Amino acid sequence: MSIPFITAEEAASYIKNGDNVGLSGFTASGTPKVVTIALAKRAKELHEKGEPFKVNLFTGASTNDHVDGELARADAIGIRTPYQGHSDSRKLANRGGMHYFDTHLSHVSQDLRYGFYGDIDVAIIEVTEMSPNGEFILGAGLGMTPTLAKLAKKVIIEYSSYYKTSFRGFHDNYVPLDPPHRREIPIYKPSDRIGSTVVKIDPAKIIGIVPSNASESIKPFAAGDEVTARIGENVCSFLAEQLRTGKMPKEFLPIQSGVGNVANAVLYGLGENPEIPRFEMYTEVIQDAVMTLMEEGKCKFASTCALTFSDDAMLHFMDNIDFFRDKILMRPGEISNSPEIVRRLGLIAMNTALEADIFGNVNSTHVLGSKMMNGIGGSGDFCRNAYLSIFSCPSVQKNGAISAIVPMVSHVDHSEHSVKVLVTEQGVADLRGKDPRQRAETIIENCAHPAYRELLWDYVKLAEKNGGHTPNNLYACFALHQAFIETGDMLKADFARYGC
Ligand code: 0RQ
Repeated sequence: MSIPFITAEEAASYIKNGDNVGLSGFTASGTPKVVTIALAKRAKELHEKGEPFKVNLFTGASTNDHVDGELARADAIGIRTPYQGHSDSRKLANRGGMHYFDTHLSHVSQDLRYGFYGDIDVAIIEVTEMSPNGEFILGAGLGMTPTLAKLAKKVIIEYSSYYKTSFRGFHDNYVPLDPPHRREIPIYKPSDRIGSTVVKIDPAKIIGIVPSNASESIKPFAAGDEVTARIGENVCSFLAEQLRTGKMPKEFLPIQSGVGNVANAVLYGLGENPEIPRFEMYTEVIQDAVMTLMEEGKCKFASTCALTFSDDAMLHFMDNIDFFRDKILMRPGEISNSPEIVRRLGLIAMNTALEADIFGNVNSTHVLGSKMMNGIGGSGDFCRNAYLSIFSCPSVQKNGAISAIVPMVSHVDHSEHSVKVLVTEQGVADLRGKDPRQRAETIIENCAHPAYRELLWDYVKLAEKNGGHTPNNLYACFALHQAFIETGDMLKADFARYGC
């Protein structure tokens, strides 16, 4: 059966209002890049004629401007899950213009297979190589592609000619059986290969092939500042101390690292610290820093869901692809983030907080309890199940007007039961084995910015009057947030209002 080449506009014309659309990829990497732009254009044209047009969008993780940006600006998204990070889709979610539900990345493929969200009407899948019998080599990110390839009623292929070198052999496509037939996922070390290098798609359900030569359009990270560098140093000194004191096996453990400026600084810090041995990664994304660490010999191997390299770094990767062939494996998100594997391998999980409270609860997603930033991403998959779960962030934001350490987080993503270590540029709070009062003391003294310590102690003193296991005052616990809303400065919080 021969599959026709079609234009992006033709492909988009097959997608109907209200369709559930699944996209390949994870972050910008491996995500479709041309059909979604045509889809946004179609939505705008239909809206101008007064016709409704929105699709429900299921992706591996965040995407890029060609998906979330274009479709959000066209007001063409009905339901959106599991993660977004684009300023335009963030705005759309925060004004209630799309139904965004923020969920664990490892859950979505199986939730789709369980039928929780209905059928996948159309999947748009970026590939880099294809054969007439329906075998495809994916690109720089997997996400949910193996599941989408099985479930989708119709498939549109975006055939990318951007990659000048073959990605064959970098992928490990695997779909677990669903309950009650699920068995263990047989990964016992980060480099274990368990699946197929190709994804099979029934040619009968492929609508057509759309050529593309677009890059991932990922910008390099801004150079780290003094604060992020200090956070990196603090994490690394802490890990070195764990090794010295035998709290971590001397062979060290695989690393998971989230995305963002802080995560990048931590990785560079690991590279520079001579006490940290050469390590492996079992993670969901690898960024530019990991490629450098591999070339320096510090990172031996990385299992990931995507190569989230900036465009320049991707060119460097392609020029040197043979060096990386035995050092990188890309897996679907439900395997890269599998709680079972995270627990078995004993990962050191390092993710980022927007704010943490004095008892160790972490908010990674909501500014002032209401405004969605990005989403939980994989942080919950890793945090709950890791050998050691570390959250880091700068102690203050917006020139000191916001303290990242607050009496009570305004939204909970990761609870005190799972968060083991908090790190800011001020220092490290090791929460293991500590009761709530001890946690409050170590977090205020080691992680809060000095300008906020007295205020946080004022809260503890006020809350102590109520007694209880976890000292809290439900009237005053959001006084810092309230002060920011009223005056633009958390430092103006005044516990005297509450009788302190
Ligand atoms: O605002 O952009 O206006 O300057 O938040 O903050 O310090 O630059 O940190 O880029 O590392 O992102 C948690 C958002 C951190 C990210 C988060 C404001 C701050 C700044 C960004 P500006 P930084 P980063 C991987 C796994 C999701 C969970 C996760 C994230 C902007 O890491 O989305 O780790 N994580 N998932 O000023 C108000 C506060 C604030 C605040 C920071 N308390 N109140 N604004 N900001 N703290 C993802 C995947 O799974 C793919």
